[in-house]
Amino acid sequence: MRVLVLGGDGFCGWPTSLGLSNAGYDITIVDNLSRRKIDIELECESLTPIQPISTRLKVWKEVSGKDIKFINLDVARQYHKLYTLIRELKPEAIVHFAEQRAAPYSMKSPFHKRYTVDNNINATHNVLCAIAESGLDVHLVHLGTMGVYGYGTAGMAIPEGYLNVKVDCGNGELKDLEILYPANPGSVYHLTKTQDALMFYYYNKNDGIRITDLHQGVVWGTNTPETMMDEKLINRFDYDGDYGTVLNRFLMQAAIGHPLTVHGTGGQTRAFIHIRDTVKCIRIAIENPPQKGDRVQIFNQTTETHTVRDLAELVSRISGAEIRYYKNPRKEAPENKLTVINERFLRLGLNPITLEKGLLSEVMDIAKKYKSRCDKSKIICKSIWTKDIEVDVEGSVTPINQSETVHEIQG
Ligand code: NAD
Ligand code: USQ
Repeated sequence: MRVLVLGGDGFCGWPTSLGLSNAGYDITIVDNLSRRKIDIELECESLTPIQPISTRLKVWKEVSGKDIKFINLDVARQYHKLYTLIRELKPEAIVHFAEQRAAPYSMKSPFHKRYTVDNNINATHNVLCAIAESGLDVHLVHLGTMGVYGYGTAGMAIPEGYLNVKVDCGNGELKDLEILYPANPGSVYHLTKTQDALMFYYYNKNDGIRITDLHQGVVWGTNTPETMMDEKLINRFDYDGDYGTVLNRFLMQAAIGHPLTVHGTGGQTRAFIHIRDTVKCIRIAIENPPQKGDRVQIFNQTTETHTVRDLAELVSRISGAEIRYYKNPRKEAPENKLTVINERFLRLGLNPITLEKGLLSEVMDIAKKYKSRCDKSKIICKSIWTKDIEVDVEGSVTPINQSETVHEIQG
């Protein structure tokens, strides 16, 4: 089966491409290497020494005997090249990772807000438009985010994309409706993902494109069985204040003896998934495509939820690291409850990797191995959501008085 992986040089895309290639899929990666250019802009590299894409592909061929093709193409800007590629390759599935994915990066300045919107929305629209134009029956698998829902509910678990509601027709009659779960983005990056969802709805309705949208939680971990086959295949590990995600950051901070950087009270509950489960979920999604005529299939791609505070306490318990509380650079609820339905992947055979399963120390070991590559000045999050928020580089060692700030998000 031919699969085109857009954004296949990135943190999720690279191990997914290797995992699918190893399983016998014929993989072509498209990437404009913009993430590597952002490393140069931010003057901060992956903690792990990632190799140039040509070396990655050469080593993969040596260790697996399998070819992965690579095309350097900007999905957001080079529409005709993308369209021609789809027409010629005739992929059965396209996996779309090719977006700017960091919320803090998307909030740094008007330039970064506009870049994120231009890149992400044009990329998604170009893919949809090219599939429709090609006349081919391609299954599009997109990486969305849990953040499209916001992180609070009226008290129920977040469903997989669609919500059953009753509407008052005005004459006392109540009608049942099924709607897309109301979007509630928390950053310009998350805003682009909510726009993607509307584009999927439209192109599915108008052109009959078969689409699976995976609403993924925060990814942790770094290696997969394939990226461990040779050190030159190693996956990226972002630790900086813009691209590093919370659990990997805490594990890396513990490994280098930096205090764990909890924002606010740490009462923010988020959904999590290990990178190995990301790879498994994408394969499951490809192997269980929607039928022609089906609406957009939405899966919550997440395996557990935790508060940031609980994660900090867990990492501190296993490592002895100090926990430090920083003024939150983001505009987000200081405390929230989050329960998520993830039955669809479980029903299709996913056996989740949870925090208990011992992979925390594996991540810390990787961080220890490459700690000489860490630039400590890049650790603190300096991207603020609005001008009235101050950057806090010192933090406080005592937990913020939670009773003053706790409130639950309503509806
Ligand atoms: P990443 O930045 O490591 O990878 C994205 C890749 O896409 C990069 O290699 C980049 O160069 C490429 N790219 C970006 N814009 C492009 C364009 N216009 N044309 C061609 N290539 C382009 O990000 P990631 O962590 O691998 O995330 C992949 C996807 O998964 C994103 O869409 C993200 O929103 C989603 N996601 C990630 C996480 C996470 O925790 N990492 C969680 C939920 C969802
Ligand atoms: N946080 C800290 N300390 C830190 C870093 C983060 O307390 O040092 C807090 C943040 O304030 C936030 C939470 O941890 O409340 C999560 O932050 P994050 O940077 O780990 O994740 P987020 O910005 O939500 O984005 C990541 C990915 C994004 C993906 C999203 C999934 O970068 O691509 O879409 O996770 S989700 O959060 O479920 O929407």
